[in-house]
Amino acid sequence: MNALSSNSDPARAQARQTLVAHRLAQAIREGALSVHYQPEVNLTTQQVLSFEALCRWSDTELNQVAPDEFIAVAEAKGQIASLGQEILRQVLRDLPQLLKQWPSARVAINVSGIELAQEGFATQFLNSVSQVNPQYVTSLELELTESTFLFDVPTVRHNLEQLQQAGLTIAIDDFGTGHSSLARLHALPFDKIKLDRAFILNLDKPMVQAIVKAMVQLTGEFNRSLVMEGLETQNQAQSLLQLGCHLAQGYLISPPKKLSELPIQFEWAAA
Ligand code: G
Ligand code: MN
Repeated sequence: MNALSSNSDPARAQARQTLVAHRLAQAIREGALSVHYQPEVNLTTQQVLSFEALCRWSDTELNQVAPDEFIAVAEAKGQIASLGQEILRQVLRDLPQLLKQWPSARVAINVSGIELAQEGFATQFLNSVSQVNPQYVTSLELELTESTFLFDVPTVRHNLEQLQQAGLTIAIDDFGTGHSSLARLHALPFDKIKLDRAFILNLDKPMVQAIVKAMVQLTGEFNRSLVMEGLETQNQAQSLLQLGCHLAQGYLISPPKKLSELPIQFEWAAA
């Protein structure tokens, strides 16, 4: 799943983890992490719905460290909460500029199950937002990765309910590849499902088309939205629209970009 688990020598893997954790702590303290933004759009109306905030880290010693690796280290070494706070800080700093250009867009922040399982997470998150501007709650969204773990922890549900009630939207990320949470979808509050990239790679298969169609219907029936992740080609966009899925994110629209490098408008060939 990440660079560590593919390392066959346990001693070396552990040394690497210790080094990454050490450098990461420093990077968080010094504000050396950066946030990139990737839009999520309505392919039909061309409206930008949200920007996913994605953490990037380039270290002087370790060079570019993949998010998969440093997030896993942060989770293992108890650093995920401070990493999350740092991302939120940067997002709150960037929000005024984003909202000026896209007033109705939200910024989506990825949260770890570890953070969500922490009692008081929602309160602390909301406090941080209020300290900057209480109105920003309705411009934020949380993404959580599907896992059975999350669905069975009452604290997770309480935190999500509190955040949703305050005005945030809740998205379930990478849906469809984790544990079979379809049966437990009713147990969590959520507003949006993001279908894992794995689906788009097989969009030519009738079975996959049927699944996407079923997900469009399911989410529609409950007034939730459905977003396809990993949209890369014009052909995929056409297929998606035929299946009734109008919301998407992916390189076809834009890769994640620094705030200063976001264009005035996102251009992709008209659907
Ligand atoms: O797990 P999550 O969906 O939050 O992961 C987002 C990651 O997927 C980011 O690191 C981003 O760079 C990557 N990504 C975003 N869009 C695409 C895409 O169209 N194709 C591929 N291969 N990767 C993408
Ligand atoms: Mn995500």
